[in-house]
Amino acid sequence: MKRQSLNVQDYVRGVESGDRAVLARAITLVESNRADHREMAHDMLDQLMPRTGSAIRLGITGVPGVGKSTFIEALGLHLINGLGLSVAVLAVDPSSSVRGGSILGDKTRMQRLSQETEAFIRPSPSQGSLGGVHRKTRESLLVCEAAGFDVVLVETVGVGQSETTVANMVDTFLVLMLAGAGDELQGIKKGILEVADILAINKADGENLSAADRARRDYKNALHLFTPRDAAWHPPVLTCSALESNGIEKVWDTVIEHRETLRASGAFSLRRAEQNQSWLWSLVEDELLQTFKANPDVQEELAMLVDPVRTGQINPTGAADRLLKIFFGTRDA
Ligand SMILES: Nc1nc2c(ncn2[C@@H]2O[C@H](COP(=O)(O)OP(=O)(O)OP(=O)(O)O)[C@@H](O)[C@H]2O)c(=O)[nH]1
Ligand SMILES: [Mg+2]
Repeated sequence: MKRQSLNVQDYVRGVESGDRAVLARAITLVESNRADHREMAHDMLDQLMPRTGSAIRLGITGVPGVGKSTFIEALGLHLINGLGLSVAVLAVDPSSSVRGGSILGDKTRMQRLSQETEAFIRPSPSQGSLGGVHRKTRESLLVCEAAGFDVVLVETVGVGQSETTVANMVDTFLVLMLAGAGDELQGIKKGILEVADILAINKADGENLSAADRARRDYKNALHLFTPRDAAWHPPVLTCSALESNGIEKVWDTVIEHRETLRASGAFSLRRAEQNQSWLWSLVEDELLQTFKANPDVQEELAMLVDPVRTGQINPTGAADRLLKIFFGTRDA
């Protein structure tokens, strides 16, 4: 059956009424790079904005295999069945652009959650992504919020710069860790700890239990070396088992505690204000870069410059200068 095309009003009304099919299509619209789609998405977001802002925005990161999807399934089920909340999950699948099919894998991993009527799971291929976050994840988050979800979870794989990007769009940033073999701290990434609000050592079950507890203490000590992101909040280190649904409630209670602490100190609204400001800048940067890369004269020159720059025959500084001159030259003409 051919899908009926929707206009901006259809999208807005569908999203506002919580229609899942329209919501899914609205996110596709937001992710699209087509000029007419971008314009429609812009109009739609403008109209949806007044309905955004009230969801609990939680970012979840961790290395591949740490158990993010399993954790989100366990947490999602707790939120829906235990607390009566509705949950949207935005998951960027890092491997899909390479292997072309693991989105399916993720759906089966969150199978029980995906069957809940109060859940909406949106895996996005990481094409067009910044180190594992889709360029439009923030916009998708707002669309989910406008659709009335109480909680929006954003999953990102803990590689590259994706963690800072996601930390910049959520209220609370949760980092899942593993009790590794050998030196617990060797895999620690400074960047990640600087933006973490809560750390949880996952897979604290079976034979791994005491190692997880040791790791918890080691991370706790390591965190003392960092200046906390907010003076009022020192990131706690917890343990949990996503597989056995153990410690998940405690993680959620800590999310709420973090939220309340930030609200009480005024840091919450400050964080959101700063996020809006950095969103503004990323939109401007994004638009500038797209226009630059789409410029035919720039493309032509770039094609000639790439090889000599790679082999060192042309200095990158000079090449960049040339491309920018061409770009601004064509725009002035
Ligand atoms: N023992 C144990 N295994 C777990 C736990 N959580 C996840 N796993 C297992 O670890 C493997 C990876 O889990 P995923 O949930 O797919 O991990 P992920 O972080 O989403 O992985 P990517 O999507 O590839 O980045 C699976 O085989 C899970 O069953 C846990 O708490 N305990
Ligand atoms: Mg996963």
